[in-house]
Amino acid sequence: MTSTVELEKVAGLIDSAQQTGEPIEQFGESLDLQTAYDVQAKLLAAREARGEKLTGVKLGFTSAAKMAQMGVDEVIIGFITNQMAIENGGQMGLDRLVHPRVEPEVAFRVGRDVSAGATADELVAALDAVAPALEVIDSRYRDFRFSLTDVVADNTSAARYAIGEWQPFRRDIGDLAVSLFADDRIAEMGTTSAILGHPLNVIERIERMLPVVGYPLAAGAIILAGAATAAIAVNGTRRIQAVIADLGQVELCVNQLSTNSERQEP
Ligand code: OOG
Ligand code: MG
Repeated sequence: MTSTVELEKVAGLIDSAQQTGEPIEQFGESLDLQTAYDVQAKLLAAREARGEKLTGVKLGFTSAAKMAQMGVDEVIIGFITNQMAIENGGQMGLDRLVHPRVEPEVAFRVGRDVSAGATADELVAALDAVAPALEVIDSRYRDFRFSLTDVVADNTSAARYAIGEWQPFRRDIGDLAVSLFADDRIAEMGTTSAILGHPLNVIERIERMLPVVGYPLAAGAIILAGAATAAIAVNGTRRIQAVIADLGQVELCVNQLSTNSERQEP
C-alpha cells in the first residue's frame, strides 16, 4: 500500500481512534514497515497542527518480557508529546483511552540539541539526566492485538507517560531492581538489565532508527527506553507506582470516574 490517499486514510482512522478511545481493526498485510512509519509521521503532523509539541521519543520491545507479552520481536520507535505527559503523582483520566496498560521504564533527558544524524557516542554525551518513568500504552486495535507494522502505525501504542524526579545522568544503571505497584501491591518485578542488557544500549538503537523517522531531539527531549517488565492492565487500579532502586519512584493516580471503562479488558 503506497498511495498517498491510502496513507492519509489509515492515519486519519488511527488519529481519530487515539482522540476518541474507540477501537479500530488491524490493517495487517496492507502496511509495510516504511508505510507504517510514514503513517506515524502523519499522526505527529496532525497533532502538531492541533498545537501539540513533540517532547521526545520512545522505544518499544527492548525487553524480552515485552516481546513475549505481545508476540513481536523487533525494536520499534515512536514519538511522545506534551499532551501525553502526566505530572509525577498526577491524575490520569480514562476517557479517550481504549484499554490502557502501564509499564515501568527508564527515561533519559537530552541536555542539548542533537541532529537526526547524531552518532550513539554523541547522543550519550548529550544526555544530562535519568529518571524512573511510567509509560501508559493503549493499543487502538481491538483486543490489544497487532502485527509489527500495525503497532508502528499506531505510534507504538504511545498514550501517556509520567517521569519521576530527574537525577544527574549516570551510567551505572545497568542492573537496578524495578518494581511496579498497583494500589500498593507488587504487580511486576524486574531489573533494568532487561532493557537490552543495559538501558544505555537503547542509544545505539536510536542512532539507527532516528534517521528513519527524523524526529528532532531538542534540548530537554525525553527518551523512554522501553519497559523492563510486562505491562499491567489499568482496569480498576487507582494508584500505580514504579520504583527503581537508586533512581527513585514515579506514580500516577487513575481517575476511575472518567468514562470509557466499559471497554477495558477484564
Ligand atoms: C507496544 C509498545 C511497546 C515497550 O516499552 O516495550 C513498548 C505495545 O506493547 O503495545 O512501549
Ligand atoms: Mg513502553
